[in-house]
Amino acid sequence: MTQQQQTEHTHNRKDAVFLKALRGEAVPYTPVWLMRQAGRYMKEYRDVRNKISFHGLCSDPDLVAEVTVTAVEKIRADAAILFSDILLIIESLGFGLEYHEGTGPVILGELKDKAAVDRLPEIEPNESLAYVFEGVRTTRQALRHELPLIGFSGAPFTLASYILEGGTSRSFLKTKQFMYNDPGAWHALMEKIVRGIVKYLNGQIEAGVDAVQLFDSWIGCLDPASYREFVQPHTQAVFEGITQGIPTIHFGTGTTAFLEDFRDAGGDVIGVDFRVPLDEAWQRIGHNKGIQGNLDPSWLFSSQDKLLKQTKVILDQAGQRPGYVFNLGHGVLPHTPVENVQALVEAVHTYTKR
Ligand code: 1CP
Repeated sequence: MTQQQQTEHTHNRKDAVFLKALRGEAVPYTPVWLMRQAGRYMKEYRDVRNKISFHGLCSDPDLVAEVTVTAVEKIRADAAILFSDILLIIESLGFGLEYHEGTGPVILGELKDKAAVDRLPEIEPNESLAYVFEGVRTTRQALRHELPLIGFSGAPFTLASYILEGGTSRSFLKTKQFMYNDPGAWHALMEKIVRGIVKYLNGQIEAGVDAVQLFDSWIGCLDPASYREFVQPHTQAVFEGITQGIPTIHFGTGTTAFLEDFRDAGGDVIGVDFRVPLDEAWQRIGHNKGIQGNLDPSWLFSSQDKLLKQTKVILDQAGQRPGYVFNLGHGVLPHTPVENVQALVEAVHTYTKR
């Protein structure tokens, strides 16, 4: 037996603490990973980015693997997340995508009505996103055998909002106008996106990811009734389409006003932001489901004393119940001191050791 086979023999990845937590099983300590754990706060990442554009990086399987593995090893998280971006799939619908330094992403193209939605091509990830699947395979090979790899996609609403706004937005007015004024066109757009997301996530699963997370980052801009009418059935269709047996995480921010509806849309584990106390959120979600979260990423800019004190508040709220994954309430911010991220991960492990 080679050493690699030996490790594969003794460590079944299915028994990884992170995957156990996603399945609601007992764990020896609370697993932790951080959204955007690979990114600009890390010197190794900035060094790679100095040599290649963000888009170029996402399209290069070897660099994707390098950035993914470096981040998880450097902060000693319990899972790696594929280095990629939720917006890449938008190109498959025929829109232009540009990343501008400082101002954020720009999506080029217009969508006026139902006829325009019908003219959009079907998303065929095997053709347009084959480089992501290759990135999964290369990363899986580069990653320590026992470390789980998370695949992901943007959720239908968040992706539709980027398309309709043409980028980042504060009011989401264009999205809401489209949704409220032309519901037929809205639902047709969502259905087309859903079909693409399902194929995209199942392709990532086939290529080797161990769990998937759906990011509905901007869903909190909606009122609860609009969430139920215009979004929930579509998100539900995504979860229903995902290959059985792979654990799923459903993350959103600003979901406090409709957390029960958000939960009902699907996901084995619900990711919550920092605007709701974790214990209160879990009560509402129900302890028969898992939860992930929810430290405000801004705490990482405090002294380690304050950071760890706030972390313990959240860990105490989770109370060693099964089905908990520690994470931030949203992604790691640029300029975050990396030594605080490392201290945070270590503290979660030590403090929760059973
Ligand atoms: O290097 C750079 O200048 C690019 C910055 C960057 C990075 C590091 C972007 C552009 N995307 C990413 C990586 C990324 N994006 C990951 C990598 C894996 C990891 O977590 O380590 C993931 C999971 C995402 C997902 C993503 N992209 C989301 C959902 C998560 C979230 O933070 O809510 C969203 C909303 C995006 C859009 C996006 N891509 C990039 C930026 C700067 C943005 C946000 C822009 C905005 O404010 O709308």
